[in-house]
Amino acid sequence: MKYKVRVPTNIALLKYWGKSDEKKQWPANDSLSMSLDLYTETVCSLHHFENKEGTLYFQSDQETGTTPAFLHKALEHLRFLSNSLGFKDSLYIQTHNEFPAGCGIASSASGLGAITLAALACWTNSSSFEDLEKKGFTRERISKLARLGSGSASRSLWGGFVHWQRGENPESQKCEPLLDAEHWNLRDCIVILSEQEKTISSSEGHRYAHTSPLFEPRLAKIPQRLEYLKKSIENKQLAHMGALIEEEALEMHEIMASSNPPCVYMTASSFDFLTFLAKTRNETKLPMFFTMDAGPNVHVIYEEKNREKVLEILKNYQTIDVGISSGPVLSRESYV
Ligand code: 2P0
Repeated sequence: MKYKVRVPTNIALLKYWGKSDEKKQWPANDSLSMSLDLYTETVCSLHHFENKEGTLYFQSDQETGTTPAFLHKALEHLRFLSNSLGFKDSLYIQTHNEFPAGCGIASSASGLGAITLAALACWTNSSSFEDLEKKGFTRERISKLARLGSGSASRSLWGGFVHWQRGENPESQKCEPLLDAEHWNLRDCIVILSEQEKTISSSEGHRYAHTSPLFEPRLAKIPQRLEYLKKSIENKQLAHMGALIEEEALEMHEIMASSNPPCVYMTASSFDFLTFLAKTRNETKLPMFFTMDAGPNVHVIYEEKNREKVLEILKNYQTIDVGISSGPVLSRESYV
């Protein structure tokens, strides 16, 4: 049997940047994301080789953005899952991103989420989330396990809007779906300004965040920003949400740039594009707002009804335009 999963990437509207406990993957603050219609597909089966019990066989599609750094992280995570959960069967795993290599879209959220889900489905012989739950793996538990591979992966276990709650201690943190994909016809047009891999990984960047003088003041602002953001999503107030996510993205990049050592992910092209977007928005009055990841590319968030107009405005850029994902899917198939 083979177990096939598709897990969405997500874009944070309220950012996870900085950890209180790296080993336990305890973030310094809550974050809130939107799952995107862009997936990693992972296929997993049991691999029977004599005298190789416990070994993991891993194959990835080099053409779709799986970097050596990702492979290392994925293998380490699989070994951790196998050792901590006591699953001894060897696995054969094939994974690929359904987005092109070097397109500037981080693969760690969908990639680590997909590997976690596929491995658990395979080890427990589960063909659905219901099956997994019967075997003790609720979606919440799978999300927690995915988090130990990569923090942002924990949010990719659901579609729509997802809130990662920091909690009072590392053990009480959890992800919770807020509203599903159908709630609001938002879209994300990702503007690819650079295809270069970043020189400082996100995991490293998280480590330096607290050295920024802007870090503590930001933490104090998070609870209120989170409440406002949740309300703007619930009430589908794009202008309100837009102001919050732009402030949030710029603040994260200011913290990155003012940490020691500095992590400068924005480039001159990012600034040029943000200037272009502000000017065009001013002229056209079209509600479209930006957010950014740990990289130079820009996500333009807008409502489906304005799709044609927004795409016309962005036609001179390389873009990937996607809607909101309904969440991961899982299936079991026979090899023959
Ligand atoms: C986020 N990012 O909330 C933020 C915004 C990037 C910018 O989570 O060390 O790859 O694996 O937990 O999840 C990227 O960090 O870091 C990230 P690890 P991760 O989406």
